[in-house]
Amino acid sequence: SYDILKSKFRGCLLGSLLGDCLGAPFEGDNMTTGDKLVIKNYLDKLEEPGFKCPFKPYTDDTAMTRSVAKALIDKPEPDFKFLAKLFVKEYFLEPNRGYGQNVVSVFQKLRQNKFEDVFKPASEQFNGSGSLGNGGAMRIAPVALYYFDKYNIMIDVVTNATKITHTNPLGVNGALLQSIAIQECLLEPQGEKLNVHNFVKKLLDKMKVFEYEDEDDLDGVIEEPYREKLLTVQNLLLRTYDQDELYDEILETLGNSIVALNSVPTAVYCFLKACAETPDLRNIFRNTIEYAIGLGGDTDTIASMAGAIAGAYVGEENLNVNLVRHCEKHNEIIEMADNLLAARQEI
Ligand code: 8NA
Ligand code: MG
Ligand code: MG
Ligand code: MG
Repeated sequence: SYDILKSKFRGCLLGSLLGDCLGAPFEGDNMTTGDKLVIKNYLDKLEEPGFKCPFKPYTDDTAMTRSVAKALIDKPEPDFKFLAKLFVKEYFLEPNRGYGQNVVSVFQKLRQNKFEDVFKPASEQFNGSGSLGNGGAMRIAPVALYYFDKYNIMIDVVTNATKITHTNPLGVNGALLQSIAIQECLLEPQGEKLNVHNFVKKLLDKMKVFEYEDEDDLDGVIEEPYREKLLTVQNLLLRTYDQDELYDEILETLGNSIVALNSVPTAVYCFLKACAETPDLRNIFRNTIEYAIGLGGDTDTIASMAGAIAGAYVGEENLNVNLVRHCEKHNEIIEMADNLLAARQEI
């Protein structure tokens, strides 16, 4: 129904904001067992009703997500030139949000070429191989929401929205995996315990198409890096570990870096681990971002992606209001989620 969708749209975009704002202070850190306790205490403190502190600023992840949402709200048909212009305008207004270096040089080229071909600058990066960073995936949530019941269009729009900055198949497929995970969560009923193994199976099935199409080398070996990561997710969910051992295993197999392949499956895993451990929707959201931040590395982006997935599953009412209140522009994000839902009624 409309009310459930509204809650899930808000939960998803707020989840993305919270992961970014709350994860950003730890970006690039290597975490010890002690640090994980620090993160738990930090989140507990922020959840206290009366606790006061300066707001937690968002970074490039949210800046770009906001542009993606705005493009969908303002233009009835997908308009990638308009989206590229929004990215560039936003970057030059606030360049200090922690953008990746490749992205900055793509923005400079786009502006120099007056947006003549919005996919060309990105395709020329890294000697023509294109960026495989997680910057496409980190901003894709609004597309997954807007087209959640139009799968083929979603895939097409995700691909093109990503290619404005990230043309490497690993960058694009990371955005596709993230959007598919969000879309699945939107379709999932809220009340029932998530079957995490069925969830991974659905992702495995859907990713097959993209990785197979990308296979163009002649060694006869079909490389399916995202599907391999998802099989690892499946194994990690089945095995019981000592906490420290598990942590090392996650970092070794899934990763925590700015590379999409080493962060999008990690975000999916954080969400599924939280779901496997408890049916309590409030704990699922909180634990998802706590796990993501606790891994260290690209904490803002992994927590943002994991938060978007978890938020789309649990809905706004299962995000702690005090965590929300500490994040920059949370009211604008709620309004954006509502406008996105309203805009899609017209397509
Ligand atoms: P991006 O496209 O600039 O990629 C990020 C970096 O990944 C690049 O600057 C390169 O160093 C490297 N890279 C990407 N593709 C290739 C390639 N084909 N060959 C060699 N190196 C490559 O940025 P993005 O939009 O993907 O963003 C990724 C992350 O950067 C996000 O976490 C975002 O928040 C930002 N960021 C990361 C850090 C950090 O150190 N963890 C700090 C600030 C900002
Ligand atoms: Mg960031
Ligand atoms: Mg091969
Ligand atoms: Mg980041």
